[in-house]
Amino acid sequence: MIKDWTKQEILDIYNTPLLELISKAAEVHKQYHKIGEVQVSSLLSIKTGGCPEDCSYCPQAARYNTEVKVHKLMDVAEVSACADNAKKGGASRMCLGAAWREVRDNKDFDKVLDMVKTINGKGLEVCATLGMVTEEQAKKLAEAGLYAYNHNIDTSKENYDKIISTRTFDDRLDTIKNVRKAGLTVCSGGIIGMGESAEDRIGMLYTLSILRPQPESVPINALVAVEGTPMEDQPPVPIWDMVRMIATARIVLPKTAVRLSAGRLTMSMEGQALCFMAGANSIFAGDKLLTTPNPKYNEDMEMFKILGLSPKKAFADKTVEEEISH
Ligand code: SAM
Ligand code: DTB
Ligand code: SF4
Repeated sequence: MIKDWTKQEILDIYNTPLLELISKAAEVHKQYHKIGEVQVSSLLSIKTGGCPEDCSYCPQAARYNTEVKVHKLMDVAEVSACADNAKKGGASRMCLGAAWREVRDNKDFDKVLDMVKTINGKGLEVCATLGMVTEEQAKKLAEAGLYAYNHNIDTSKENYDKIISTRTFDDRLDTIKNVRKAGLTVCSGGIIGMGESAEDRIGMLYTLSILRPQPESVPINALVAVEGTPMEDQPPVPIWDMVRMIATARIVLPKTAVRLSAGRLTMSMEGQALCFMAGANSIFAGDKLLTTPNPKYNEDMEMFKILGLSPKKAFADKTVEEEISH
């Protein structure tokens, strides 16, 4: 049984002396996961920029003057070729991202369903992050073979309207519910480094921790401060905050894959090693996230060698029968 954590308990964990915190998180990690096994996802922006939302961290919002070039939805053949490359590179999961407020029932959605079928047919887990979805749309994605849906809550309920005004925290939770009802696995996390307080970080982890079932995957992103966005001048997140956040997530979400997500480019290998020790067991690999750079693939593989990490195989959490039916 997963414990029901209170906000105060989570705050106390977050404020534990750092080495004690890492050690406690590592113990939980050992209990529920294979040490050194890291799930590697590849990210692809299938529709870039021009988004009507006002998420103040995001370079893809149409209203901010950033260098992101708008690109309409990619063709299925192009996406298929990218999936082949990702597979060759050792990724077990491919995550498709679209700069949409929500999914609409139109030709573009049919195209995305085709992409999901095609990539799933190659033996890769497919994940998508397309904005808000209804239960029916989530079901269609599930039928096409989608493995997981990413929909971040980003910050605490209290801080949400300071970051985004074009939708509410409850809109996000509704989509997460729809995704669950469709039988998809849930990937939901957030961002640190947007000027939020420690209480906001804890509030975010609290909301994730009380979901039942808890999300299978929780990405912890360090803000990538992009010129032209309202967050352009935010100071970088101290690595110690990232380690604390990951360790706390590991303790309150014991079975979840905790993803050391955006922001790795400016982290040292030693810093990332501490994150892995503190329970991170998933990353995005590949030279690009959606629109911003990520560490070079070869450098990541060098890091894996040095730290003794190995990429997790696709569908490792599913039963054989389930895998065959895909
Ligand atoms: N439009 C869809 C949505 O918002 O759900 C999907 C794509 S959106 C880019 C996915 C997530 O990327 C956001 O929820 C946010 O957590 C993360 N993200 C976007 N810009 C970021 C940045 N500059 N730094 C860190 N994370 C970022
Ligand atoms: C998530 O939590 N982080 C990824 C993924 N889910 C879609 C996106 C990070 C985006 C960073 C900014 C960019 O490259 O545009
Ligand atoms: Fe649009 Fe998603 Fe960026 Fe918000 S985070 S502006 S919804 S692409």
